[in-house]
Amino acid sequence: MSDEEDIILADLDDEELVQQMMDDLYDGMREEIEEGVNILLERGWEPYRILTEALVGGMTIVGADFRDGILFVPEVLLAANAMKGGMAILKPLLAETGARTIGKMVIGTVKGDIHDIGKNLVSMMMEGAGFEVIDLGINNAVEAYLEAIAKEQPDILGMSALLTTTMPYMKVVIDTMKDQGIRDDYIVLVGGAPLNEEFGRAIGADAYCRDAAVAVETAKTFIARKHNQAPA
Ligand code: B12
Repeated sequence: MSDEEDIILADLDDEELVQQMMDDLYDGMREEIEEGVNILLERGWEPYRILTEALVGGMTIVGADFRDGILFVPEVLLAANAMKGGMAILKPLLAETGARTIGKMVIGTVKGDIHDIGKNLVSMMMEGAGFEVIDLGINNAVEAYLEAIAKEQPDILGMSALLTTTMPYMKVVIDTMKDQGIRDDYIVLVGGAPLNEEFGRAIGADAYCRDAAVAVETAKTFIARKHNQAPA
């Protein structure tokens, strides 16, 4: 059909391979993405570098073309599926770098929202950094969050939203926690492409994190602060 079939990924140099992986992600080619990830690992690339440069980099291009009406939902779903294939290989490797459990997080995408790639990435990176993560998946109503935090007693509650129509729901969750007098028992972190720091502050979250790496750093900072404040 196209020249694509003739390309041998292993013959490409690193830069060409990453470029090709971005194209393959765009075309939703899961097997090629998995192969590319494995080749980069064999070449000694750090899992985190593969994740950010090849996979997240590729998804950024998909996002721009989706926004501009060049790609549509079915194609984006295929790209997301390819990305998940790559992430599945990297997940155990990222987790390996973590030592003992340094804290516990409950995380989920809010009600009405089914985007989960960013949330999954945050989960993976948090696990990699040594946190225990309870992932509630997508489309979580306030009851689901409350039930999970009551049961799991995490240090951190994380909420994700990718739609401007679903992000206000985070405030519903935080306000309900306030009403029940449990808001300050948890560190609340929020994230997702349409959010910003101001929004995080306005809804009463402890912090907005622009990406998974910032989420890990922020979580560690808050956990350290919590431990310093804890009665001896
Ligand atoms: C992939 C995708 C989809 C896939 C989702 C597949 C999946 N399993 O997730 C599918 C095709 C299903 C989809 C559907 C829709 N989508 Co969509 N989608 C995207 C796209 C292209 C990429 C999102 C993504 O995965 N990014 C990659 C990840 C790694 O980035 P991230 O999610 O931002 O996460 C990072 C940070 O934000 C942060 N983070 C995220 N969550 C959290 C949580 C915590 C606690 C913390 C600390 C940090 C954090 O860390 C992450 C890692 O670094 C975006 C475009 C974009 N620019 O975001 C549109 C986008 C979000 N979608 C959009 C739309 C409109 C829709 C639909 C309504 C389309 C439709 N007409 O049906 C539906 C909505 C369905 C629903 N009810 O949720 C719009 C939203 C516009 C708006 N103003 O709200 C966007 C912005 C595209 C656009 N420009 O038009 N979509």
